[in-house]
Amino acid sequence: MISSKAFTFRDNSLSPIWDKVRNGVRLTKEDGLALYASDDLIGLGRMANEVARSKSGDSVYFVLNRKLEPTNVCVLSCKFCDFAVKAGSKEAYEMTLDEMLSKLRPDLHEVHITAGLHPSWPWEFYIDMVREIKTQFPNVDVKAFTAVEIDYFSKKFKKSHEQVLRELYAAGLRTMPGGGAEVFSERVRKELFKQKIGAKTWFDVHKTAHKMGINSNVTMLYGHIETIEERIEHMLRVRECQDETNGFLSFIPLAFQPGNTGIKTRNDFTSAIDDLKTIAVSRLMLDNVPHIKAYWVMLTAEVATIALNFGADDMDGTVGEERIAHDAGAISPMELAKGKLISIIHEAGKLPVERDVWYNPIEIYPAKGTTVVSKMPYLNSVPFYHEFAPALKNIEVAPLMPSVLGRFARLGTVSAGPLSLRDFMSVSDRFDRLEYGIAVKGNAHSVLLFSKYGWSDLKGKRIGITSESSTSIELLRILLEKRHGVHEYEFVKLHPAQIQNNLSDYDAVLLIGDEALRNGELGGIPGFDQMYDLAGEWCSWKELPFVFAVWAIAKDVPAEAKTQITHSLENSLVSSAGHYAEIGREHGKRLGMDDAAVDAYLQTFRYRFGIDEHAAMAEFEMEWESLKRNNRTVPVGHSIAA
Ligand code: V47
Repeated sequence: MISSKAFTFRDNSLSPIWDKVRNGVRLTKEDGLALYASDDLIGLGRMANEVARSKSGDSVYFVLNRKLEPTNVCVLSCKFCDFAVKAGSKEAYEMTLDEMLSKLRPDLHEVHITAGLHPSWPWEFYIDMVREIKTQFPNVDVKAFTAVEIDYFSKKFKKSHEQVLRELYAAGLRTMPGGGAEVFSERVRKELFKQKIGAKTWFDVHKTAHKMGINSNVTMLYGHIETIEERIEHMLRVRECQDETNGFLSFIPLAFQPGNTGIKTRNDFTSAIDDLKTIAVSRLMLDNVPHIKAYWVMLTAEVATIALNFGADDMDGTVGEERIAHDAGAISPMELAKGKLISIIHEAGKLPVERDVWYNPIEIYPAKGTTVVSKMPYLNSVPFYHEFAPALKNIEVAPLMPSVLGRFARLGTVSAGPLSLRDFMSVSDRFDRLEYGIAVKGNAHSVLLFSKYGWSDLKGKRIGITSESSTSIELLRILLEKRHGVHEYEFVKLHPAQIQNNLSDYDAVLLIGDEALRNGELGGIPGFDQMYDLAGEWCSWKELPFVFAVWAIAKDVPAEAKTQITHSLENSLVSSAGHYAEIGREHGKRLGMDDAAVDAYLQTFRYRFGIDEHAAMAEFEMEWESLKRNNRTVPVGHSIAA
């Protein structure tokens, strides 16, 4: 559910569109055109901001990254591009691998590589580029090569798109940038970049990548000769592809920089009004794309700051050095320091979250005096957040997976949330427990072990485990060792991209939350004949519920904030009772669940704790302590290898 807020608009034509949005009804092309046609900029911003908040809370993401443009030599001559030159030109440059490596630092989390289509570089050079960066900077994820480059490699080196991507994947590539999309319009393509790939090839490449577990972004170059209708059609094509693959991480509207391109635009640069409208309309039209990026390089930092209240929830990153936009006259600086990004996000009244390429939070930087509350992004937690809106301005909400919440609770940067039981045990001296949480008596459907073997045959086997929750991992250990007498096994952490694709190497895999639910609803994972519901196993063994999460608030949170958080939780639980299908509808749809399935699923959980849950927590602690005495537990926050 996006929001129950009914807004009053200056432009009445926005009201029916907002009704659609908050009821989870998809916007049409006509709605998109009406949004652009409206002069009610503030109304647009409020709607888009509300949608962004429903997805990312108050978080605005950034990444410590570096742009690498290894060469500007390009076989194409696109009219809108001031960056590319021909081989032999006096502006031409070509970096060596050492030069590229010298531009990176170990604290970076992303290197974004795009280059001209070089006429003579060999295939091995591209593979070496990715492999060497990954070898020398293991923390740096390589986001490399647009669909245009992948298609060029495919033709030049006579390999299919899939083969090109497989070889790059083997070298370490895991994500792709969204460049080269321009505007998905044949009219514009013929006029501005007729030698470049069109929409069909662009989507073919991205779909192939998504199916292999390579996530990507998608851009839209606007503010040149395209019409508003073409912009909306572009968004609709992105939405359609995302319905099919769910592989896009973010949508990035790129404001055209006219430079010396000779392309006639109405003004030198797009207007701030157009930029903000485009961000807001993207957020509203692209209901299935998780993030909208305010790319400060092309928007300027000033406009990007405002865009954070118009639906954008990502600032890209530090960038370092950028040539494509700057060669075309961009007036932004080449680099933004991390401190500057953080202060821009604070200025926008949002919560800065440093991320990796998959939007996993690495660190959060709340403004002084802010209380950060975690939002569990799983369907089973929806009842807590349905009406969760503390009136205090300095309470901010961040969606965090259980294990990330645990880490931030230990660091002291997050002060409240439904802590995984195991994590709560490790901070119980600094946090007070509330009488709310997530417990179940019977099957939970969202903590599942998919196995090729029965329990007792798991001896000596390799078990892939989610890194999302420490409690589920400990529960699996307890069941293996204490219930089934299996003491030798190997736990291997699963990478998120692997979960969608590549599980065949494991004898069993532990999934939790939405990922477990999705695979369970599909009837299991092919090749894994057994599906064990760990909560169900615990309950039939102990005749007690299983407690996954416990709401807790740090002892140092001011009393007023504590009261507001508790009241807000209570309000949410009271108002969601009896309306589970409605409040979980949108989330359920993403998991392929209808109203009845969502209702039945949410009915399984106990959100208020009583004697049974207290006994269950004590029992889990006792079992865990006894495993600990045998020295077989995983220290919280450490990687796992049994
Ligand atoms: O595809 C070229 C655009 C793109 C100009 O995926 C221009 O995270 C404005 O794709 N004015 C490359 N834009 C940049 C890009 C990108 C940027 C940031 C983040 C990500 C991501 C991707 O730049 C090209 C083209 O559409 N471009 N010339 C110009 N004169």
